[in-house]
Parts: sequence; structure tokens; C-alpha cells
Amino acid sequence: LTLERDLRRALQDDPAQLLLYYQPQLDADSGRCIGCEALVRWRHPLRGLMLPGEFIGLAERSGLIVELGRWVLAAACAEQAGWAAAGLQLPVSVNLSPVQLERSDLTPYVSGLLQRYQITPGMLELELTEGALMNEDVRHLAVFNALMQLGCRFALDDFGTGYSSLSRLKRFPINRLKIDRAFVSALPGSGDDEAVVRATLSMARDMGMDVVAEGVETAEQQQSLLAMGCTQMQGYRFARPMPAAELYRFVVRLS
Ligand code: G
Ligand code: G
Ligand code: MN
Ligand code: NA
Repeated sequence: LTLERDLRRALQDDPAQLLLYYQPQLDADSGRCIGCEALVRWRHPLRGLMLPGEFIGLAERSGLIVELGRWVLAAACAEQAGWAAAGLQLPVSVNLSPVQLERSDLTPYVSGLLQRYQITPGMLELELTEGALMNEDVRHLAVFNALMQLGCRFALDDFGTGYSSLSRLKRFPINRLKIDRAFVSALPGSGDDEAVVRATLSMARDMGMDVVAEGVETAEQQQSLLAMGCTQMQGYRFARPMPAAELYRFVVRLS
């Protein structure tokens, strides 16, 4: 309850307590940065820097995720516009909680941000988990479709860990699958995990989706993924999540 009060206070009176870190996504073939994922942090006045695992759940249960989610979207667009002004065009992925999709005002909010910051809609990717696709709520589907009509891209986060059937997946305009790090950690050598990666790549190719592997930590994992034809990667092997200014320098150094 204390933490909930603190988060509400931060959102209302002191949003400078919040900040975004960004983790680069690379094309391991070319070595170039192809995008980044925004990951929220909270500089709590007493507890120090808090990770999303420590407060996203609370934000979802209390409804504060709506405000927090708006803050994240606005901050990501503002920082992306800052990079663009410095000559760096970089797609940004933002995690969306299913609770945010239940709000019909999400689309006009995102649309307003894209206009305010002069962002091409395709440069903003929204990450959903499989759970968000399981919801049959028509309002929820309407918001999803409206965001798609805007031109935003969609990624399916933690792919492989949820329950979505392939037929179900087909009904959603997902642009990219993010292979969960659970299937990456035992590469190379785990036949089962290799089978999952290969099947994901094959399905994605047939359905016109991109694939990015998450949680890539070692050169061996990178090699194994490349050998299977998975080139997009995110993970500590390349970089940990970092503040916006640092990300800018990281990408400029690469290119
Ligand atoms: O950065 P970290 O490894 O602690 O992130 C843990 C989880 O928190 C990830 O699954 C990520 O999807 C989630 N997360 C990070 N930032 C956000 C955010 O802005 N909104 C939502 N809904 N989830 C986030
Ligand atoms: O669920 P989501 O994919 O949004 O979560 C991303 C989270 O994964 C971030 O919190 C990030 O810190 C974490 N992460 C990113 N790269 C790696 C990695 O190489 N290894 C591990 N263990 N975690 C990672
Ligand atoms: Mn994610
Ligand atoms: Na993930």
C-alpha cells in the first residue's frame, strides 16, 4: 500500500522519479542496431533504483498502469524524437500491459504523441504478451485494430511461454515474434530449444513476421542462432539496458 501511494505520488507530483532505460536490438549479421526496447525504472526516494519486476504488478492491480503506461509512451516518443533531432532514426519498442488495451482512449493518446513528436508510426512498436491476445473482449480487439490502423507495429513478447495457438496468432497482425530467453539460454546443445527456434523461424517466415531472440548472453548462443537463420538479437551479449544518452552513443559507435 505504501508503494502504491508512492507510485501514485510519483506519477502525479514528481514524474522525474521515473525514467526509461533502453536495450539495443542488433542484426547480428551486419552488426547494426535495428531498434531498442524501452524498459521503465523508478528512482524511489528511499528504496533507490527499482526494476519493473518490483512495481509493474502493483501498477496493474491498482490501475496505476494506465497513468504509468502513458508516461512510458510519452517519454519513449520524446527521447526517440531527441535522437532523430541528432540524426539517429531508431525504432523503439514499448511494453504494453493488457490493462492499457482495455482503455479506448489509448489510440488517440498514441496518435497525439506521434503527431506531437513527428514520429512515423512504424517507428513505434508495441509489445504485447500472449495473454493480451487471449482476451476476447471486443473493446480490447477494437483498440488493438485501431492502433494497427494508425500504423504502429506489434511484437509478441515472451513468445513460446504462453498458450496462444497458431490459429489464434493468425488473427492478429503481429509484425514480430520475440523468442523468450528461456529458449535461448540452453543453446547450443538443447535439441528441444533448437526445435522451438527453428519452428518459430519457419512459421514467422510463412506468416511474414520478423523474429528477434531475447536474452542472448554468449557468443555460442549468438552463433547457434545465426546458424539457424535467426539474425535479430537482444541481450547482455551486446548490451544491458541503458539510459537514453548512453544508448545514443552506443548506436553511433556501432554505425
Ligand atoms: O527490465 P526488467 O528485466 O526488470 O523488466 C522486467 C519486465 O518488466 C519485462 O517483462 C518487461 O516487459 C516489463 N516492463 C518493463 N518496462 C515496462 C513498461 O513500461 N510497461 C510494462 N507494462 N511492462 C514493462
Ligand atoms: O519480458 P521482457 O522481454 O520485456 O523483458 C526484458 C527483460 O529481460 C529486461 O528486464 C531485461 O533487463 C532482461 N534481459 C535483457 N537481456 C537479457 C539477457 O541477456 N539475460 C537475461 N537474463 N535477462 C535479460
Ligand atoms: Mn518486452
Ligand atoms: Na520478453
